Amino acid sequence: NKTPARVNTPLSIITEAFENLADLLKPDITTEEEEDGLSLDAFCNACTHVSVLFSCLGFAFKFAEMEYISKVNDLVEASKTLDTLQNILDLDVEKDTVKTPGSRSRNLRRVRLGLDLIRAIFEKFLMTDEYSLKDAATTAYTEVCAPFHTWAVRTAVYAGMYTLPTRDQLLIRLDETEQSVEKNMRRYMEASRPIIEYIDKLYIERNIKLDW
Ligand code: 1PZ
Repeated sequence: NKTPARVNTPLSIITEAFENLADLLKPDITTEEEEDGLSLDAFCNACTHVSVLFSCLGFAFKFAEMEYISKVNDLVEASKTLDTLQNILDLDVEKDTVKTPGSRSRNLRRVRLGLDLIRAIFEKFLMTDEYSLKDAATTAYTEVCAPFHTWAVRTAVYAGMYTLPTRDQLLIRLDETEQSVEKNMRRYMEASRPIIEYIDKLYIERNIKLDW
């Protein structure tokens, strides 16, 4: 596929934000200093950009959008007093509130699942150009998020999947073609992977299992 990635499309904006974030995780070879963790500000900034995707999905995903945005906003609020993602974990570990509903460590875990869900949807979407958005999103959701959602939420999400735009409608709304979309989706898949792994490591290093 020699088609260049399109620029200034919703996907390219998200992709660039995550590439810039992933760059922060690359070791800085110019200094010998111990790295002091991923900037919460920078992380929130990239996560905020995901919102443009929701406008392509239609009314049924308004709830998912509100859920996602409220969690990101809580992290934005935290970023006013905390510098890094690990600060969030350390505070909740100290107060024993890592998994408490509404806690920042819990909201970070939810946002991380959202980022991984998008990655998985893109992965399925690109497997064949016959894949509908509904089927790609359903398979990805089953893999990434469903195990951690309640029965009521899962049922609502699966029902909502029938209202998703068609593959062609999605491409039009994203201002991409079947050829150009591949570049931007693959770039997001690559950039998000180290970020997702980094977040998982924050919990694992503190002996917190990721089964929730
Ligand atoms: C182009 C891609 C189309 C994809 C469509 C896939 C939509 C999946 C929708 C997921 C809905 C989640 C609804 C609510 C979940 C809540 O139960 C939890 C509660 O957390 P708690 O408050 O108990 O700690 N909330 C979440 O998991 C946070 C929301 C995540 C939403 C992720 C959306 C990802 C973005 C999809 C593409 C735009």
